[in-house]
Amino acid sequence: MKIAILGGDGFVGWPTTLHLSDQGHEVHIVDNLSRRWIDTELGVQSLTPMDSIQERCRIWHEVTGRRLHFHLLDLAKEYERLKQWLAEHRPDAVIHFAEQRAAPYSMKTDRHKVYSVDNNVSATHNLLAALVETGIDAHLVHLGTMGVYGYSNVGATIPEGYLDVEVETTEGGKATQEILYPTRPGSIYHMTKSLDQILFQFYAQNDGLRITDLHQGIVWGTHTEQTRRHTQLINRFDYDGDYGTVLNRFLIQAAIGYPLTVHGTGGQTRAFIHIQDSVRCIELALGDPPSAGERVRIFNQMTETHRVRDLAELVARLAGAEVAYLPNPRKEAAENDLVVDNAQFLALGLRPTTLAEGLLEEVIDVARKFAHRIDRSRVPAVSGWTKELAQAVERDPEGKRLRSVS
Ligand code: NAD
Ligand code: USQ
Repeated sequence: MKIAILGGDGFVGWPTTLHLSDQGHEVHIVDNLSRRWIDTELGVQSLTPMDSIQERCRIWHEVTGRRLHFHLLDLAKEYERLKQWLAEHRPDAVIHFAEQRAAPYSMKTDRHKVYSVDNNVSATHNLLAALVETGIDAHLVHLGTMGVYGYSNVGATIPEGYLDVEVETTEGGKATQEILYPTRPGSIYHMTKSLDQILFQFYAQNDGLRITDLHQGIVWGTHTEQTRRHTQLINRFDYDGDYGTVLNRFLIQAAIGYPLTVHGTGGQTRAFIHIQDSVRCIELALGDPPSAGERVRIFNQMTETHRVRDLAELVARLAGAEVAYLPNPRKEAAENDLVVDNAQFLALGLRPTTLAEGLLEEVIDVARKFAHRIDRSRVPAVSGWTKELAQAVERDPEGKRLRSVS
């Protein structure tokens, strides 16, 4: 297949690119490298040293003989170029990772809110409009998030995207309807993914676009089978307070002797998936496309759920680290339960890689190797969901103590 990977220079996009190229697909990366610019804006860098995208592609060719094609293009701002690119390359499948994906970054200031909405919603809508206009019948696989469902304690399993509801008709009878599971996003970033869902629903129903939306949990780990093949194929690894995600952050914190930064009581339960399973799920979804006219196919792309404080305690035991319970910069439920249906991927053959597989140590080893690249002052999460929360985090004496750990 000819596959376009939009956002193929990112944390999940790069290992997906290598995985699909390794299987013999013709892979084209389309990326505006905005994530690298955001590193510059924030004054942080990936824990792991990343080469330029062109150099990464050259090394992959040297190691495997396979070619990767890189195209510098902004999906959100360059609609005409995107349309021309699609018309010229006519991919069989398009995998869409190209969005601003950090919740804390999206909540930093009004400018970051505006950027995240403009970038994510325009990128997705430009892509959909361009697919219709060029008449390309590519299977669109989008990376969405578990966070669109919200984290309320309803006491029921979260289904794969849709919910059957019974409504009272005007005649006083009962009618059943299938609806998108009601969204309850917890950040501007998660809200953009909720908006994406409506765009997909419209274009599938109006234009017969074939769309799969993967509601992914928090991705952890760093290596996949392909990124291990050469030091210069290494994946990016975010550890800072905006882009670092919880489990990967705890693992690097443990590696450098930094107290594990639990927000609030750590009673938040979240869904997780290892990076190796993430790329495998994308492969499985690609092999099972919906037909034109079908509703958007939604998969819950996660393998296990964990409470944040349990993860902290697990990592602390494993690496002998201290756990710090900090004021939460986010507005979110202090405690929640989470039960998620992921039957579709299991039925397609996914064999989950769980926390128990020994891969936690692998991340700690990578973090120890590159510990000299970590700026400890960028570890705390300081983007507040409201001005008051941001001020509270700033004032907190425990947080101050942590910020000065050196
Ligand atoms: P990332 O930030 O590392 O990668 C995103 C890539 O998209 C970057 O290379 C960036 O330069 C590019 N990009 C952003 N806007 C663009 C635009 N307008 N035009 C062209 N390129 C653009 O993110 P990631 O962690 O690899 O996540 C990829 C996708 O998966 C995201 O959409 C994210 O919402 C979703 N996701 C990620 C996780 C996770 O834990 N990392 C979990 C669930 C879902
Ligand atoms: N948390 C801590 N300590 C930290 C960092 C986070 O306790 O040092 C807590 C947060 O308060 C939150 C939970 O851990 O309750 C998860 O935070 P996170 O930053 O790991 O994940 P999140 O902001 O939800 O975003 C990440 C990705 C995003 C993806 C999402 C999947 O950045 O792209 O969509 O995970 S999900 O969470 O399933 O919606």
